[in-house]
Amino acid sequence: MGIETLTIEGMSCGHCIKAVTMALQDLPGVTVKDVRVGQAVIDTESAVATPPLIAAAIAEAGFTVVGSHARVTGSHGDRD
Ligand SMILES: [Cu+2]
Repeated sequence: MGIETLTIEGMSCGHCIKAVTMALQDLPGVTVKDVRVGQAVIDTESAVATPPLIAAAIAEAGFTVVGSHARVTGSHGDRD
């Protein structure tokens, strides 16, 4: 589980943001943190929300995941 930033192609406006947000919200194990044009920040439970599953949901909404970066959350940084 952790924060992940997805780079998404094909987004251009608020409707795209809403579509991506809804697609991600529907996924089990995904908490949507922030969605803007071209990127989405999500908190994932990696056992449930696998990258292919996330990419497929985005694709179904009409967009393409072109990259993702895992990030360690805030305060206790003993792992990377
Ligand atoms: Cu749009």
